[in-house]
Amino acid sequence: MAEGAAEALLAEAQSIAEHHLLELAARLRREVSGQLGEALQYALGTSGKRIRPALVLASYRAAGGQAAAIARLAVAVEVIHTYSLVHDDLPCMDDDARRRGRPTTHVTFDVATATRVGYLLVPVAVEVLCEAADELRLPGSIRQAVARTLLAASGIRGMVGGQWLDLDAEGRALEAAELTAIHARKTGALIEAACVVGGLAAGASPVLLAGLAGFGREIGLAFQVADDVLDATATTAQLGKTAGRDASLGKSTYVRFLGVDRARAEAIRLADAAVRSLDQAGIVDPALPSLARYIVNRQS
Ligand code: GRG
Repeated sequence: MAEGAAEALLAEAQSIAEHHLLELAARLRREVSGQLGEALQYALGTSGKRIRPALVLASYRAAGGQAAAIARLAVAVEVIHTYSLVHDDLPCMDDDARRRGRPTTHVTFDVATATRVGYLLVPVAVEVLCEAADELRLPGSIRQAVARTLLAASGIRGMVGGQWLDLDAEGRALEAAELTAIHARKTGALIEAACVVGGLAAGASPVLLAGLAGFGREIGLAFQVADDVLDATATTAQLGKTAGRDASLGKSTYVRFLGVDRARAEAIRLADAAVRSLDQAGIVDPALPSLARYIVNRQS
């Protein structure tokens, strides 16, 4: 598929996410007043790349799904991602002042408010997931598998566990295998889950699900390797967040291990492995390979 395929999919995911997240923010604003309501609107009202929603859409369609209601499931994944960014930027975590081209939520409001916004978004994501399951008329066993996949990827065996290990490792040199294990959980798990829930919602067979999971696993790591390269090579203006943050926090990164050129090559190797996983499962839809290329070639 042409390079433009990923761009078209991302544009669709951006428009879906922005529409639904604004609607969600307006709904929450009616229930949450004052500064917390404003901060919720601020956190939900940004414009990210929307890679995870795009992966949900592409995986769903690659597995034969056709319903427009998949948009809401894609949004549930993006709400989890949004909470993780708000908390990741807090002083007790990566302590960053910029995100998506503007001050982080705790800088614009305060730490207590940003902490509450993050916590509040977790059950909101689960509610959106339930609404998506209703709209898609998913059978009970599939609903359960979708919820379990997303929540397990967000929890101690996934994103939270990876973040925990990453924070613990600050200032300490890691072995390469340890770094990969951390990133597979911290960043990779949610990306893999985005692919798997898309497949589950389409009623994918175990073979297709394994292909999508393998794709998500490899592309999740490729995403992080590319992120490390960008952190070391791009500017704050390009990234919309503080460039060079990994080095200033003394983090072990793929760039530290491999240098920029070999880290770039590693991201491409992982993207190729991701596409092979699709091939092995007989998934011929070209949108996912196009997204894989975008993930490793992106400039922000
Ligand atoms: C309780 C220990 C504990 C953790 C809470 C905060 C958290 C859970 C986890 C952090 C997960 C995280 C933010 C990982 C980084 C992943 C990453 C590189 C995100 C950037 O994603 P992009 O580039 O961002 O897709 P946009 O802005 O485009 O959406």
